[in-house]
Amino acid sequence: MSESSNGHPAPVEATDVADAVVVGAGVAGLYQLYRLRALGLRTRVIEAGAGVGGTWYWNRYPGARCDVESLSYSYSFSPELEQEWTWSEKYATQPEILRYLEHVADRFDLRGGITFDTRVDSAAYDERRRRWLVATDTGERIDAQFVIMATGCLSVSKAPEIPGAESFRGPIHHTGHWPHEGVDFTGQRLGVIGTGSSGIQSIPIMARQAVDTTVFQRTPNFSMPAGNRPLPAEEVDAMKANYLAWREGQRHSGFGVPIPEPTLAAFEVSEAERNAKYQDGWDRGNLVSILAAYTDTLTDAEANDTAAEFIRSKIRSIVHDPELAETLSPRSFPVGTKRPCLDSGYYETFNKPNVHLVDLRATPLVEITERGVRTSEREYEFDAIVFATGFDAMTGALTSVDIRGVGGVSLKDRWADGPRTYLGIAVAGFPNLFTITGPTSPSVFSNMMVSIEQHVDWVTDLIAHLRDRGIPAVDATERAEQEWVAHNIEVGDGTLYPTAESWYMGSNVPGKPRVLMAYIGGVGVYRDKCDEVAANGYEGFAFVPEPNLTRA
Ligand code: N01
Repeated sequence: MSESSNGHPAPVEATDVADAVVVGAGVAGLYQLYRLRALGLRTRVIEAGAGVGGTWYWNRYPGARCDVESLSYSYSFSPELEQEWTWSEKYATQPEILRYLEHVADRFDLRGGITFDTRVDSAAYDERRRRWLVATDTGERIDAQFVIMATGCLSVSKAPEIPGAESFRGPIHHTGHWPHEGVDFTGQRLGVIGTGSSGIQSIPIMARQAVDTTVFQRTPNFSMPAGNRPLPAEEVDAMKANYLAWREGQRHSGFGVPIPEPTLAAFEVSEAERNAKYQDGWDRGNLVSILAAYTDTLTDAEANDTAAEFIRSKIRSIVHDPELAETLSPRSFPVGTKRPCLDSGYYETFNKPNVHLVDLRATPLVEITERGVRTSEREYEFDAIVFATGFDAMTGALTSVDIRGVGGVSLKDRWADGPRTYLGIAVAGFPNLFTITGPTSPSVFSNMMVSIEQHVDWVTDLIAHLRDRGIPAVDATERAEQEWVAHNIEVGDGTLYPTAESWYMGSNVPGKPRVLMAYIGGVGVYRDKCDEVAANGYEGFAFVPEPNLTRA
């Protein structure tokens, strides 16, 4: 068996030796491989799918697009890549984003470093050797100094918590792992459960195919028109000429998208002025303009309700039946505190005579039957069912791998009361394990591209720091972790986010601890904090000395 990089023999069970194992070949895994290779590290990327792309590999449901404008949702690390790739629409479709990521994999010759169709089952830290043993479902046992979880925030899908799915005689598809060959609902009676981003994007398209569509809604969501359109060449060229400044703006913004910072509180202006501003945001067709219209939209319930009511008035103006419009109108949470949506004709779809809405608050789901779906009121018959029921977000992909740190402690147990990390990147007691866009970092409260690049760059710099100094391992201190977790909660408590039952709070998965799982302090503020930690010699981390393997 070969030697590990610290010169000591790998354990007998190891089938390979690497400097780093990266789990996942999505946006984060691809860039992490690129950066570690450039450092000269022998890196193995392990990917469960048959191709690259992560989220964009799995989420192939009709209408899947990114809610961040395509000109902002791309890597910034290569000016050549920026110039040679041309986006075709304001909001890129899933196939176009996947083509982009495949292009990146080919252009930077990354595929050879990736093992596809393979899942990481476990990773165990050997304190004595300061190294990890990573086990896969294909029987590999990789001895590695570093493990980097690039597993995504929304990659473990969840089904509705009702029995009977196996008894349904037709197909059931989950938006989060859609058949690659596509699905045609033409002539079928379709039932859709779930009205989050995936449901709201896909329902208008599926309802155009199906002969009859029934949507089961537990919580209505706020959605705004995407205003998608082809990108004219002049707009693309202007961005290509200005990318450098634009990227800098992204990195120092609140959500990873440069927009004018609000200066006024909602009630500092008249109702007419407010509504004109909301109308402007509505017309712009993006997630941020309305939410960032005023300084207190996400911190003050009354201010927030002015924006919420503006959107509800739009729903009433689009949906012809007032009772239906009211059922589609969110009233149980402040706008923005559950992920808002962008749509192309979502509310309009409910004006069609062959599209029906079932309010699960009035008549809850009971079971899936052989013929369809049963609520407390009646049974609905379908030819096909779609679960648009979301994900075990933020922590699901991390705790589903059996990760064991110092003393054999499992990450899942460590996080039994909610995720605890330092900066969302490291976990005390799990040396050399890094989580890209991990819980308590801005992650899902940002343009993921921006946050992913920042984390990958930061982790790569830390690894370079260790290797330059011959330090075998680094571990977040308990104290730094505790302070960061407290800071995350404190910042969150200053906002309306904790008032909602959302996947941001873990509320969508029964039994999951209810904590705000991402950092809402802002992408720029967070970046400064990470940079400060690095500049202060990685303050809050303890450097683990070389092992003495001659000791018994
Ligand atoms: O999932 P969701 P998603 N019985 O969790 C309902 C990103 N994304 O896949 O709200 C009945 O938002 C659930 O009801 P409730 C984006 O960050 C991005 O749509 O929990 N209903 C909800 O309506 C997004 O937020 C993009 O009461 C049940 C729905 O299912 C995230 O992924 C596109 C239920 C789930 O909504 C997740 O979006 C798509 C049950 N037992 C996704 N369980 C873009 O950028 C769940 N529901 C465009």
